[in-house]
Amino acid sequence: MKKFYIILILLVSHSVYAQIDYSKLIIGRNNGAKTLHDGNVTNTFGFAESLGELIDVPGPTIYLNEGDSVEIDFWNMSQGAPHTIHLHGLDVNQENDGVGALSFDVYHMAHGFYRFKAPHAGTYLYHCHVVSTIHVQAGMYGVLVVRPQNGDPNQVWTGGEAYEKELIITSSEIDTNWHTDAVLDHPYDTINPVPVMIPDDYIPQYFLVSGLSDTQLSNPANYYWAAEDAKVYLRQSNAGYYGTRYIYPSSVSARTLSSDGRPLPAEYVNDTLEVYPGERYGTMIQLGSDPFYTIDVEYFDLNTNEVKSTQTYTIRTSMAGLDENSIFSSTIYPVPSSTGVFYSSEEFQSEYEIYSITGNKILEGKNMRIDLSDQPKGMYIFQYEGWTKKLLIN
Ligand SMILES: [Cu+2]
Repeated sequence: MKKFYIILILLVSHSVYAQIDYSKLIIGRNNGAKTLHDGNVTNTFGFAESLGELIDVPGPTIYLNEGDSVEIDFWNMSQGAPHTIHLHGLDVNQENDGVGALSFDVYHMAHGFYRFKAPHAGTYLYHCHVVSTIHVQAGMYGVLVVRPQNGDPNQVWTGGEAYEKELIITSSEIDTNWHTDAVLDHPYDTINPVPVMIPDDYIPQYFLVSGLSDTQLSNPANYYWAAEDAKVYLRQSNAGYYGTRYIYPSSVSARTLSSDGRPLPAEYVNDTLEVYPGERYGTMIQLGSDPFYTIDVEYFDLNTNEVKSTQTYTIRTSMAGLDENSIFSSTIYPVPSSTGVFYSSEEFQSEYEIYSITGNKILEGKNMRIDLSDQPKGMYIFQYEGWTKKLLIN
């Protein structure tokens, strides 16, 4: 009889594990230090994909393929309160949904395993569900993208529209008064839960687009790049507590195709789109040959509808020959330079050319010392015998 049970258990456990198509490690930590646009640094909680990686806000984007059996191994390396990973908008069962009260919390140095079948292709959020008002504000959130069944990274869903490039955009805010030790190091007790103090007011000072704001977004090093005439799919989500309103240039003919991971019954064609907390929308835009396209994101108070901030992010279309993937790969240093002087480890056989970001030629030459010290701060394009590099003066 004993033998029979053992064999049965082996069979059952084997069938569960054999089904896992994709396993993903996510690490949770409480020791984040996020640099904001004005140089201030604020304490954060967050997620990372490896032990060597510092946490950032938002956390790493998780990519899954529709239909895959997925296992997320959540390793909580933080001190203090437990954490979970709640899969926001995904149709997973209660046991794997990351709502601790209904399943399990993951304590210091423990692993929590979330197993589920990736639902239909779309854009989702994941976040901690322990005192989520505080832990989400602290930074424990990220985007989860489910690709079509075939894993195609350039298709909205199985059999759906194709695109050339996708941009993952998460809006959120930071109220630094929520990031003090007094709020973040809240008490917890597994046997006798202690009420947690949640601040009365939420008055954010920083309004983030994918973790950046203000001068960080206007810094050319943080532009989003896409080819001229590219069709671009914006995967927008709101991980903050304010409403957001996206304002697209009319020239890109914005069409919203999906909402909360579901195709819309009809495309929503409009130059503005409101995204409320927790919502996700997929919007297709068509770029042309302009060098820049900017999208404004307004943040409005949900109680008063008052717009508290407008952030602008910039899509820079690449000039012929500029491959964004080669940006930091070649032999000119330092990039960026604080003095405007760059050096090359290569002896140039023919002349190189340097262009401003708007396409004006600044200089040409063969010198291994490249002196742009008389030029304003910003980004420049270096071109030489078919390879291209961005030079940044900051
Ligand atoms: Cu948490």
